This record gives sequence, structure tokens and C-alpha cells, in this order.
Amino acid sequence: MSNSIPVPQTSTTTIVRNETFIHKATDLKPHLNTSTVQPQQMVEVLQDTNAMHGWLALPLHSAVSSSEQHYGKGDEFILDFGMHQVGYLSFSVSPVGSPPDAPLHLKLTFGEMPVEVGEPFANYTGWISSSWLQQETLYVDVLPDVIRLPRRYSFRYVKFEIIDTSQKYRVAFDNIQIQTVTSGDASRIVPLEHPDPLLQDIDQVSIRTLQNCMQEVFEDGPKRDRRLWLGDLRLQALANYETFGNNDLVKHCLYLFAGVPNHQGQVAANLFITPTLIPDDTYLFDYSLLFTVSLYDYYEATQDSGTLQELWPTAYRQVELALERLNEQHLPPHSDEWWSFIDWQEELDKQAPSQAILIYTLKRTIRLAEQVDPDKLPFLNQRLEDVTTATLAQLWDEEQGFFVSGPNLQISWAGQIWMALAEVLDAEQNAALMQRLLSEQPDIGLTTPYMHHYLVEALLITGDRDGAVKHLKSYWGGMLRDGADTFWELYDPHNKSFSPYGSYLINSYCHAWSCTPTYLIRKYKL
Ligand code: RAM
Repeated sequence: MSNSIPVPQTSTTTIVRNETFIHKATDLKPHLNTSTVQPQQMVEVLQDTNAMHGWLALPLHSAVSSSEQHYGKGDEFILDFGMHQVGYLSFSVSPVGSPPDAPLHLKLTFGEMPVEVGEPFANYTGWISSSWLQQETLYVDVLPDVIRLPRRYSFRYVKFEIIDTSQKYRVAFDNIQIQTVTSGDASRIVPLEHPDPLLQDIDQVSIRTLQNCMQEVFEDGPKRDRRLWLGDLRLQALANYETFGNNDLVKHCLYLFAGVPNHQGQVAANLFITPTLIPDDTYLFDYSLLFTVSLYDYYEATQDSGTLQELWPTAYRQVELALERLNEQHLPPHSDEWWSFIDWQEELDKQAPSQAILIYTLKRTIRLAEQVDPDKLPFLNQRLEDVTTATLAQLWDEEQGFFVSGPNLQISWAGQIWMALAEVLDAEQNAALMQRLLSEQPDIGLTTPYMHHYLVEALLITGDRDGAVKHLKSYWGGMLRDGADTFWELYDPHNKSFSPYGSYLINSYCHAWSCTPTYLIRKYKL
């Protein structure tokens, strides 16, 4: 690439910036729509063993804080904004009593869920940074004042704790509001009006989840990681085509990834957008392949052949690199590193599902090559045959009727689901595989809505619409029953406190990869 400048990173990876692509992406930077939202009510949060994570928010019969209510040292109140919001909080604060002879010391805590304003963050013992926990400590030297928090927050509840005023004055709050931000324009959505009220609700909550993750890029979660991840992007883009139709945002994100591959041409698993475009030094087998799949989906949705032409070399390169990684048996070698994502299921062996994603991608790459680069077809067809033959010979266990994975021949849900999506078996056997999975329920299950999406889609493509709808309603409906305003990053109905990070306090409760029911319902006309 003539316009490529290698930029050394602190890790061993060198980034090869494609300035043309980066400029294209910059030109497609979305406009953010804003609106002003006021809190709906004051609530108290109470411990309740039946509630999600043990905390419940109950309305208090007092008005939302106004200049009538005065607060001093040790007082606190919690506001409820009625539903999940993303944006900038502002309020005015005035002194009451004697002239303020000391600064106001105030603490604000934001919660997507009641637990975050119930349980002290000091209890957090997880392994990812506690700095994701949403809180702010302010000293206000001059009163009255209007405070506009510089940080964007993602929340429904906000707790105000008055750490101190002085013995001589108290404070009153007024005009508490949030300026919301999103690049998803809700006026573009065609209303669903589904006869099934649960599917109608699930569709609505999916759309809100997607909308609140649509910022300058498709973020994975507006609370955490606030970043563009490939696996999330793929699913957000699918949901977007059926709803907001902001196809330029997908294009923007694809060009961002293609703008900063490493020296081998691999796209990173996720990107930082500010202060400047920086790829994270995490590279994942499946996520890189999902770049190619995302380009395929984008082309299917838009028929934008100019973009396909330009991004094809990047897409093709991801497949080449995945193929280069395979061992002599045409399988991904065993590795103890974090080489492929698939799911947060701790015991999951990634070999079979990763191999299936490669086959799934190869099939789509062949369709793209037919459009733009037919010379690559003999190679791609040959490799698809090698990989599929190897999969059937080495990973398919005819006796058990399942695909096995890794040195311990593990049978996982993720492995079967991805093999079904990759259509490695013929149609009849593929359908039987999914039914066997549902009836035999192997131990190595699923922990994320991300994988539950692929379960539902695998049921749909193997002809089990009833099973797909049943699962969609029970899984995403389960989140609704457990209090979701937007769908969550993690949800294991059998272990509701599950977190791969060591604490549910840090989980994200508005997460991109959970937004797909709107796609499934609308695309497949469920
Ligand atoms: C989590 C992110 C994101 C996902 C990665 C693999 O940290 O929130 O959603 O894509 O993991």
C-alpha cells in the first residue's frame, strides 16, 4: 500500500496506517442527536433476595428534588430517570441558610441497575479496572452554581450523596437533567406492532439498547468498554439494517478497522477512537474473521460495490491469516492464550467453534470473491474443501452425534451452534444436530447474549422457528422479568450473578451484542 506509514507500538505489533481509509472514515463521522430528559421520580433501593443482584428500586412518594428540599451533611437521595439514558448530567445547586463558609463536597453515583446505587463500590474485587464504576466526587467552591458533568454517563439511577456542607448552610438542587446523545435516529424506525406483546416489548428494548450504544462508533457498551469491538459491531450492524438504517455508521466503523491493521494485515479485535485512532493490541481469530463477515453483511444490505472493492483486500487478508494459522491437519492448534473469543464460558475449548467460524467466513468470502476477485475462487474453494473435510474427519463424532473440540474432545453448545451456522453437515443432519443439542443439553453452555443470538439464528436456519421463538422469549424475556430497561452484557439464567470480570458490579447493562432480537424478529418475521 503506497499510502501506508508503519507506526511502532509499545507491544511487538507494528501498525500500518492507511491514511486514505482513515480519511474516508473521518468523513463518515456521525452526527450525534441530543435531547433533554428530566428525572421521573425519587426512589429508594432496598435489598430483596428475589431481585436481580439482590436490589430493588421502589418509588418514594416525594417530588423529584427541587429548591424546596434542603440537604446537609450525610443526606442522600436517588433519582430515577425512568429508563436507561446515555449523556451528560447537569443541575443547579444553591446554598440555603448562612453564607456558605466551606465548599460543598458532593458524591454522585450512577447505576444502570439498582445494585450499582445500592451496593458500595468499595466491595468491588474484580480484575478489570474499578475506574469503570460510574461515580464522581465534586467540590463546589462557589455557590450557587450550575454543574455540567464533563463525563458522559450511562444510567437510569443517580445517587446524590452530600458528603459535607458546613454547620452553617445546606443546599438545594434544581433543574436536574440529562442531555442525551446518540447517533441512532429513532424517527427512521418502522413501528413493529407485533401481535405478541412479549415480542413487541423485546423488540422495543432491543432498539433502545442499540440506540444507546450508537455513539461516534457502534460502542459495545456505553458504560464499559465504550469501544468499537468487532464481534459486537457485526451484530449491531445487523440490527441496524432492520431498524435505524444508519449504514454510513457501519461503513465508518469498517473503514476505521481497515485503517489500522498490523504489519501482517490483521485487523485488531477492538479500536480506541480518541485521542486518535488506535487499535488495541488484542488480536482474536474469530473477531478478525468477523470483519470479513461484516463486510459481507454490509454489501448484502447496501449493494455498495465501491466499499466492497476498497475493503476487499483487508477482508480477504483476514481469511488468509486464519488459514495460515491452521496446523497440518487443517485445524486451529491448541493454545492456552486468549486467541479466539467465542464466549465468556470459562471452560470452553475454542477449537471447534473457531474452525466453524472460519468455514462460515470462507463461504461468505467466496460469494464476495465472485463479485470482485474471481481469480481467488480456485484457492478459496480448495481451502474450504480442505477445512471442511478435516472438520468432518477429525471433529465430527458420528457415534455421539456432536462435534468435539480440543485435546479433551469437548462437546460444547458453542461448538455445535457455530458448526450448524457454518452448515458443515447436510440440511437434515444439521437440523438433527440442533435438536440433539436441545435435548441432550451438554454441560459446557453459553454465558452471553452474544452466543444466545447465534443459538437462535442456528435454530432458525435449521428450520426450528418454534424453538427459536421459544428460546428468544425465554432468554430475553427472562432479562425483562429481571428488570432490564436495555439488554445486558451477561445473562446466565442459572447463575444470575455471573461475571467474567469477578463482579457483577462492573458488568455492562446496556450492551451491543444483546440488541439482536429486533433483527431476529424483523428479518425472520417471527
Ligand atoms: C468485552 C466487551 C465486548 C466483547 C469483548 C470480547 O470486554 O465488552 O463486548 O466484544 O469482551
